[in-house]
Amino acid sequence: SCVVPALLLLAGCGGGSTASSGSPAAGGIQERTIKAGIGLNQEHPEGKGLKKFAELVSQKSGGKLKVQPFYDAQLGDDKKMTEALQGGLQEITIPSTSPLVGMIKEFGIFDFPFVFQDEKEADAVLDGPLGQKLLEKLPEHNLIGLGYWENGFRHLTNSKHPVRKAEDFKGLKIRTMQNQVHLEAFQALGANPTPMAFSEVFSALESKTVDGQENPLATIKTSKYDEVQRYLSLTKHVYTPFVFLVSKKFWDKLSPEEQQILREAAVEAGTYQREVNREENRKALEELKNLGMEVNEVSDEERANMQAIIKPVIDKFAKEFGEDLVKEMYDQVEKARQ
Ligand code: KDG
Repeated sequence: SCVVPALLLLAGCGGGSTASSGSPAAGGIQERTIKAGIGLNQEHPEGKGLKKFAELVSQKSGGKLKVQPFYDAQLGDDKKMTEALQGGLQEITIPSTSPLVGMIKEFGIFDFPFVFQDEKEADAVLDGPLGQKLLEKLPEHNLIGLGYWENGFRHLTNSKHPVRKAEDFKGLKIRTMQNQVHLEAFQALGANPTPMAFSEVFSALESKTVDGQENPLATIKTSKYDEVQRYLSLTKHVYTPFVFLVSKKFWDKLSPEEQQILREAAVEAGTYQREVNREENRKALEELKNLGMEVNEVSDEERANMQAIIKPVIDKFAKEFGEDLVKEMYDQVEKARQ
């Protein structure tokens, strides 16, 4: 076995010991099966990231820690899986921050539309002190946050007409995430939003229970929404992070070595996931056009107009989530933009 002070772990446990039996790298590591569930499918960059995470954990633990991935909401939707983590019934999930806002209201600042202009700005805020501060709110909810992955910039699809300006939202029945900011922002635009778990979206679009939905291009592509939606409007109205969650009940049972392995693997797989996500979001636009979707741009002027219409909603939620926190976010975006 291999017992070393935490600092030495960074350099690799067992580097100097020649006499130990078994794999030195497996010191302090037990055989464990770790259930990790997500809402998206295997083809989606989140699915690819989860697969990478499982490989890294296996490598780093000498095969002792086995991550068993469940895709496509097989274990339930984001909210249900997060609750299963809190109860110690599931070990890992990687939800959008948005459906967690009922539980951890401060995450709602990431639901404010038109905050980030590009992924670089989002990375700066999420990987910086503000992102960290929000992760530190998780333990009191029986969750551990190991960092942020990327869902990305969301765009609108619908079956009725192209959306080029704010008035085009009028009367559109749009599925939103289960999130109060999204709900009220779409109401302010005159749409008729219906909050719904992700796992129900395809059939709601197919049966025309709703006219449209909004998600990043890689999701629109991998979830085959092109089969049930004609118009794709490049609204880029909000950026959604994924947050990498571990059950605290499970985490507290792990040795420091095991915790370190999961921490490192979540960060390394996250770097990979963000790269794949950006690449696939870029490619998806051409692919969706080729699949027959009618794509329209939305001008900066129109996006600014939408932002102005939504402003009272944002001001209200800024008070609720903490004006200091919101200011900190805008300050960090400003810094990243320079
Ligand atoms: O695994 C994450 C998905 O379940 C979900 O969060 C995707 O952005 C999403 C949505 O629209 O619900």
